[in-house]
Amino acid sequence: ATDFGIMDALKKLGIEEVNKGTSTGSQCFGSGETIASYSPVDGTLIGKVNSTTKADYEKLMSTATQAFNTWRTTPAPQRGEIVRQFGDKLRELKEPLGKLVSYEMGKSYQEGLGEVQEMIDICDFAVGLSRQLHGLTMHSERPGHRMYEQYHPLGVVGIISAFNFPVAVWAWNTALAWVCGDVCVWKPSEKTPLCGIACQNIAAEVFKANNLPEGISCLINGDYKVGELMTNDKRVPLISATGSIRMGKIVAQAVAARLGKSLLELGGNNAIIVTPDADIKMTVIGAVFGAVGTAGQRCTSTRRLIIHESIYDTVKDAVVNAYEQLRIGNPLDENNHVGPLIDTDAVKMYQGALRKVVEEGGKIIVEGGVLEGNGYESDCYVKPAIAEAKNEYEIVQHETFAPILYLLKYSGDVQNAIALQNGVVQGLSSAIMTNNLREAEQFLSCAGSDCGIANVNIGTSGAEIGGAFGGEKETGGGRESGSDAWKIYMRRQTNTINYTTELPLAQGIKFDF
Ligand code: UN1
Repeated sequence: ATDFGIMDALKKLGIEEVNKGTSTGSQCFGSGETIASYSPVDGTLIGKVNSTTKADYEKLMSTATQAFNTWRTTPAPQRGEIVRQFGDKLRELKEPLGKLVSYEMGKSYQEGLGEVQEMIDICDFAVGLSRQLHGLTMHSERPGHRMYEQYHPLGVVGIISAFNFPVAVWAWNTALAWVCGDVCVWKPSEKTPLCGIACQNIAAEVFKANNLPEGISCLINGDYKVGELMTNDKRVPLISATGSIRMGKIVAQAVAARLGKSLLELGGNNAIIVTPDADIKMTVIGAVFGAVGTAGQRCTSTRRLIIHESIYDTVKDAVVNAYEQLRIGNPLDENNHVGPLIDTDAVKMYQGALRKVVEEGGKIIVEGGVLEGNGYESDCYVKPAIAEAKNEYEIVQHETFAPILYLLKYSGDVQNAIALQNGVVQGLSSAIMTNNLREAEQFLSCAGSDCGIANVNIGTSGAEIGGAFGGEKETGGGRESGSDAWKIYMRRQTNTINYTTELPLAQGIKFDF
């Protein structure tokens, strides 16, 4: 079989010890038991990494806390310069890293490259930001006084990321946290540990070349138990976690119990509303990419299409027609649109969801199924499916990380569609397809979409890094990436300075003695 340049990519990323097919390549970032990484693309064992033990963690935390002392006193624009160099390294390694993402996670090579591009973009953003960590100044109510606020580095930031964006989500956090003067400890998903190692190698090289101490970028490996070391650790003032709502609730409670801060980016149940004034061609592109891109494994994937009854059949036929043309197969082969799911557990959840929607009264209009035979040996390839369903079905309320799209019908006013769109526990991304200004503005108004992301005439997935990324309700409320998301990575301090020889009290209080 062609290896699509995988071996070469691994070599360029410093993951060389890989003995394809049979045995292990092992990278020691810990001394615990090994985690094997199998590619969902072809079932091959790509490599093994050691998980982090409690003792490893303690050692790493002392390196990190020490490194913080150096890093926080490095001027922010100089920290930005390091991030600039990191971004340049990513430009150099975009292709091999994009390939590893594609091979270890299963998304298309184009999307793997897109993910690395998001990393590069956030680095550029962070470089500019390193000269713009602004606070406000205020007028004091007392004569001869000055007030202002400033943002100081926070400390050790813990990052827990998911398999579906194995590199970009780390970069959104880490590039900002670094310019903010923080050091980072990253626990990537145990399903994509080699992506973690590749990124850590790149970062470590940049820090080393600049004579900066180890510990500004740290990597820990393992399952939720390793994550718990951080969530329960008082030395970690901020935990940024991306993953399921179930995981987020556990993390949030652990961090809240010690009054730490958490930034949560959890599940979505994203819908596109298609009104009678929608451009059907654009709708189909947005909906199909949103539903089947990354095999439906983005937190922004389109799960529901809420279509007005007057155009329901037209939209349905157009989408079904597009599904018939989808090519499923090796994501490194650029002729394919849809790659595998992450593992066979995900396949089981996909099958369970399809069974459930039928049980609840839904009608499958594009059949799903697991693919077998030549090219599908990993047992992770599934057919994107479409079901006509109702919003209140339990399965429709639930985020299934797979390419299953639910069609829902609405009648009457756009407000009815908005009510359906909002009628789920998640609140990440949403979209409306319409050329009707009134409908679009209603959707964006305070009585409109309740999501963190609301788009007009584009789909639910594929957000740019410049905006704040995250959502409301059970999506967790956190915001990462652009806009002023950086503020959570710093501690704010209000300063009042008296340059007189008197000491007047605020609120005019008299206190004479
Ligand atoms: C995620 O799935 O966790 O908007 C992140 C998007 C991507 C990021 C998704 N930029 O689809």
